Amino acid sequence: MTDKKRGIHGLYAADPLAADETLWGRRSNPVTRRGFLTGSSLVAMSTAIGASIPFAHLMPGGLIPAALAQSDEPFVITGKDGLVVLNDRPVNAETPAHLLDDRVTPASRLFVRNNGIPPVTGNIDADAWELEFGGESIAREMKLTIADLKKQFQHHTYQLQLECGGNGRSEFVPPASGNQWSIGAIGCPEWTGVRLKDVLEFVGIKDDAVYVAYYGADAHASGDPAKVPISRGVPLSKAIEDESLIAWAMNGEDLPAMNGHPLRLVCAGWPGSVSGKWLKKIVVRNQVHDGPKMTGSSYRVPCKPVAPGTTVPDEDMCIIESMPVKSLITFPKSGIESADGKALAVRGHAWAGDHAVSAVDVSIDFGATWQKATLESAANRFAWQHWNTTVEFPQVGYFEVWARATDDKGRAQPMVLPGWNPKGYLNNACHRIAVQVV
Ligand SMILES: Nc1nc2c(c(=O)[nH]1)N[C@H]1C(S)=C(S)[C@@H](COP(=O)(O)O)O[C@H]1N2
Ligand SMILES: [Mo]
Repeated sequence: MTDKKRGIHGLYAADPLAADETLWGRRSNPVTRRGFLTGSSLVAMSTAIGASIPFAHLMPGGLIPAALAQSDEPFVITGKDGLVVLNDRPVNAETPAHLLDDRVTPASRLFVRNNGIPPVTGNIDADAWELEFGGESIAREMKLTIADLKKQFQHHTYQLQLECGGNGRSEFVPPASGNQWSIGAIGCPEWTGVRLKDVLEFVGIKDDAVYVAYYGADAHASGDPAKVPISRGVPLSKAIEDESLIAWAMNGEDLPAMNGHPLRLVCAGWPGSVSGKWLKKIVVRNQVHDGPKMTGSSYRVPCKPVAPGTTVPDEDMCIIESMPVKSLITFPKSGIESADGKALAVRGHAWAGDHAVSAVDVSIDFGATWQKATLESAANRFAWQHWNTTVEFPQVGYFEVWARATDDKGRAQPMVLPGWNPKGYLNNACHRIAVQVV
């Protein structure tokens, strides 16, 4: 528990010990979670924050102020700018919310999630890179080079969201093993490539085809050449969406090495793990694909809700499909000071997997009241939607801005953690930032 990292949006210290040790224990004036509920420790909490908390009476017991719950120290990796490295073997890095402010995510700010050891593709002749087609439901086994793909099929460019299924994992209690993503395993760059469906139509698939999966050129972390780190896929219906791409470019340039250069799949709106990087082979299957990280509890959640900490048998775990509705506040940066009496502009993005976002609401009083933000429509299906609004604070003190998106089925982000699951997937709790009005 003591090594559990607290994420940026970390709403609750569900484990008092964790809160004490990771947040308050370092401070000269430690406050216990239980103590948050009493008046005297509200004073202590205000002291730690450095301001009074005008809406303290609305603040849920046990809430760790966002001003203290975050950690976004920059760390440099080649080609990336300001990402926070969670793991360096293999490299996994996420983007702090305020660095995701661009409408189209720059390559330098797209998170990196590696399950194995990436291939070295910097100096290769990308046009000669071969993509192989196989699987029991492929009509003809064949290989196409990137040059063939570029020559034979129509090119398409879409802005597509990519979010790791484990984004937000750091908040779950009891904790789930894996990279402790806070909120930054999401991005929405523009991708260019050919439609997977056009290529599958050319190669030919059999009538019994139900699933389309990938193999990449990365090596298993053990170094065993017989093993692959990850091989996942999607049902045929998802594979043949117009926006499911075999892509060679991001924002008009070659893919960054860490994001799959020279070729990758992008099947947006589903866990990022279906979007295979360093794409070497596509298999068309007559059954649900059974490659590494498709089975067991990988990228699966309990088919029915379970109590936190439950051991769930594999047969009761269901494959994650569309990601849930979610939003980010990308401006201002959490922790800013705002002048008393001055309206504060707030903005960000919202997305909802296979669905559209229908509303974004913002609260400055810990969710007691909400105001509607202006919401733009998406550049295309599966692109995140931009929202913005202005908030006015009634007096000086410590405030939090919370954002809550609702999808076109009326499903809103929860203000508390959503259903616990053994691997810590799909945390779409509201994002929040700290603001000191002075
Ligand atoms: N070959 C390969 N493809 C992969 C992975 C991987 O480790 N190897 N990771 C997957 C996971 S879990 C995610 S979330 C996305 C991350 O894409 P990114 O690193 O470009 O952000 O790639 C997916 N594709
Ligand atoms: Mo992922």
